This record gives sequence, C-alpha cells and structure tokens, in this order.
Amino acid sequence: MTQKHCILIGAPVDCGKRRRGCLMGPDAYRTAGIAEAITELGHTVEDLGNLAPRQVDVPAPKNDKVHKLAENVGWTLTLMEAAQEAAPRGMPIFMGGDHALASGTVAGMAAHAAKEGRPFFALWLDAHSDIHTPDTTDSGNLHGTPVGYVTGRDGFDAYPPLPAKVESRNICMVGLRSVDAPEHAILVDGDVELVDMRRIDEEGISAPLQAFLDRVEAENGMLHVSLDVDFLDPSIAPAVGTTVPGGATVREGHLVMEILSDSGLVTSLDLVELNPFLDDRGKTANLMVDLTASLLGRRVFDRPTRSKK
Ligand code: 4U7
Ligand code: MN
Ligand code: MN
Ligand code: MN
Repeated sequence: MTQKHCILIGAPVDCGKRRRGCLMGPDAYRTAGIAEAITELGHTVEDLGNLAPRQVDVPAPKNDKVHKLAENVGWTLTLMEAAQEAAPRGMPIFMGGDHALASGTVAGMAAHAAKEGRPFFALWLDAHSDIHTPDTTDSGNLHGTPVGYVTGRDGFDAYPPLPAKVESRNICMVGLRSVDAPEHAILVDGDVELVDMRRIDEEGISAPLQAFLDRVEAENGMLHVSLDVDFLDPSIAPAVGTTVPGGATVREGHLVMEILSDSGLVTSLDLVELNPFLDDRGKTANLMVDLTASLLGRRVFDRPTRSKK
C-alpha cells in the first residue's frame, strides 16, 4: 500500500463514563508497540504525546444524570482542533480514551473534509450506536452520545457549535447489538446504514462493508473509522467496561481492517474504550494494535486486488 505518515495523538479521555481506566489507553498502545508495528509496514510515525482538555465553564445540564459535562466539552474543543491541525499533514490515529473523544475527533475531521471540499463518511465499529443526546441518555455517560453530537441532534447547547455536520446517511454502524429505546427510535426512522450482528451472521461482514465503501469511493469521500473495543467479542477483548456478548471474532475484526486497507479510503482512525485496568496480560491492547497493523497493510500473502464485481 502507499506509504502514509501516521500521526499518533494520545487522548486519555476518561470522563465519558463512570468506570475509570481509559486514561491509561494511550500508554497501553505505546507499550504494545503501536509505533513500531506501523513503522515495520514502511510508514512513517510521529507521536504527539498525550493532549489535555481545555478548561471550560458550562451551565448545569438539564438532565442531572449527565456526568462531567465540562470535561467532555473541554476534550471536544481540544480534539476538534488537534484533528484539524494534524489532518493536512498525514493520517491522524487518536489513541483513546473513551468514546466521548469522538465528539472532537469526528467533528474535527468533518471540518477538515469540508475545507477540502470533499464529502465526509464515518464507519462506526461498535456494539452500541452512541447516538444519545445529553437529554436522552439514561446512564448520563457521554461516551454514548458522540454520534448524536456530530449529526447535529438537539441538546448539545453546552458543546461548541459544529463546524460541519455529518450527514447521517454517510455513517455506517457495524457490530450493533445494544441499542437503547431512544436510540432505536431515531435509527429506525433515519438513514444511518445499520449492520447489526444478525446481519453479519447472515450475510457475512464483507458484503455490507464493501457496499458502504463503494459509496465512499464513488463520492471521493474522506473516511473516518471509529473502532470501539466492544465491537469485538469480550472473550477476545476483555479490556472494556461495557462488555456485550456476541461480538465480532478475531477474523471478522481483521477482515474489516484488511478490506479497509485494500480500499485505500481511510483518512483517520479512533482507537477507543480500551481500559487497560481490565485487560488480561495486554491481550486486548495487542489485538487493537494488530488490527491497526492490518488496516495499514499487514498481510500474510499479497493478493491481486479482487475485482469489485
Ligand atoms: B460506548 C449505553 F445504556 N447505551 O448510553 C449508555 F447501554 O462508547 C451504553 O459505545 C453506551 O461504549 C456505550 O450508557 C458507549 C447503555
Ligand atoms: Mn462506542
Ligand atoms: Mn460500545
Ligand atoms: Mn464502551
């Protein structure tokens, strides 16, 4: 694959939920050798170290269950800016941190795409749909809201205004198996592309993914991939607070990354929700690094690019 300049950005966001530990994520990826794995594939790597959230004041949330609103808004500002600074120079890889970080990374990458005059697409690899708003969340955990924010839903008044709204039809969610009622209500009436685990069981993971990628390619889009650890089955990826049984296998995970790699369409990546405090001798961190390597071109054998039809 063509050589890339990968920009590692540590985002130790731990305010998107109550169970702590995701702040150790970026250093777990470094310990698992993420930079070395990428360099070995012939790419260049730059590590910007760990960022910190902007300090902001926000009004008290309407929903008093909402946890750490100010810190979430501060991180959104920091990461929105960091994404737009890094994107013109290479491929940003945001090492989380919990999924609340995607409010900043996705909004920032969408703003970058708008500046380039290109449509923006997002692939959401996750057990959950993360399309709550601060008003609809029952847990109050804002890691369940980034898709709500970037698609311009109401209820994010305390957050920065969106520089560029993400079109819901340009989002594809793969791996779904835990969707709350208010999320379900929005999704069934909307146009997010939904690939739940049943569809993966019946159709396989490659056909629905390839159909989405064909659209990204046809529109010359930029593609952001947001990989939540809980996309994977908890038996292979235990280091996550929100485990949901029945997730993707090791091979389904790699196949997604290999297909993405072949497509050459991915322009940015989030690695989110790794809680190293819950890991089993680094196995989840190592798997996430191996998946990143597959996305960046690691293969057993090179195959001629298979024809699209
Ligand atoms: B993650 C949940 F209720 N929907 O809102 C919620 F099931 O980033 C989970 O995908 C959110 O891990 C999970 O708290 C957020 C819950
Ligand atoms: Mn998530
Ligand atoms: Mn999840
Ligand atoms: Mn989670």
